[in-house]
Amino acid sequence: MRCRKCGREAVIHMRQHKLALCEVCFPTWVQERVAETIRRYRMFGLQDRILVAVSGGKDSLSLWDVLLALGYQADGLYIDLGIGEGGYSRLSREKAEAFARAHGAALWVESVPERYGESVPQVAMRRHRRRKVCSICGLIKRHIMNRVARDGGYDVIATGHNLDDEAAVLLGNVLQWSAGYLQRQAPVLPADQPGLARKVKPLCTLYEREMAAYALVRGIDYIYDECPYAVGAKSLFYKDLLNQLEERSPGAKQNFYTAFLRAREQGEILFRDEARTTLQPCRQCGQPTSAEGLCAFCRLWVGVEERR
Ligand code: Q46
Ligand code: ZN
Repeated sequence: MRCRKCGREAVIHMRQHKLALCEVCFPTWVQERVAETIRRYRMFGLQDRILVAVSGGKDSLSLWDVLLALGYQADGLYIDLGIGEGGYSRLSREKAEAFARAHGAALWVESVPERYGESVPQVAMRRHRRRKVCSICGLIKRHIMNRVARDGGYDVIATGHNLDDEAAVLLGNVLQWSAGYLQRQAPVLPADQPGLARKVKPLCTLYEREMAAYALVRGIDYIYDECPYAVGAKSLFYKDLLNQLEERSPGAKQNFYTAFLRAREQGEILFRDEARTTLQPCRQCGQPTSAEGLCAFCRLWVGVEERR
């Protein structure tokens, strides 16, 4: 197959776009598509300071690469969760650090075990048993991202969620008719509380397969393994279902997600105005919380210090 733009041999055929591109035209196409998403959803401008949450995986490292190539001021944040005897966290940290070195980019590294005395699986085990690891992990990551964004003076946090991630979350939310989650699922989450950073997902119009191809073509070295706690996750099952749909009808996945965003924008889906809970700063860390006194994050660590 030949590249539609220049006629060289194509490295990828995207059936949903009826488009085949070569190794030179494809990365440029991805970068233009991301630039278009950033403009379309008014995510940030060239004067803004962006903190990219990097996990060492293909999506977040590729996002960082695209933002740097587009001339944005983008620093990375790697959060070491202390996961995996097989070295998942160690390996993914090495990938993030190697990328930063190779691109002369700044990388913040925050280690949960070093700073708080326990790894994410340890704190989850102590508090809730293993099945809660991912929700505790999410809470910890959100807290650290907000703290680093606030202390480092960043305007926005960018995450590497791709279209497959967003479509899988959407499918989960629709299957449950989780109105609250549907309402909040968007490419941009505004900083609507003091102390919370604005969050954006510039890869939300690109397929996972396209991001894997981008990483490959750009020579980005990333960690192939999934986090061991992702195994058996419902989101992976939903991704699989959507891929089966995509197989039969190319573009179905993209249509499912973008039609949702469009319908909401055009007022075809209406959500009740949420009664906004007033948040107050946590007594210990200062991040907004609905709890009296300590926020959920700070409560996780109560007693750990003394035991150490
Ligand atoms: S890193 Fe954390 Fe994920 Fe691993 S423990 Fe679960 S939430 S699966 S994105
Ligand atoms: Zn707190």
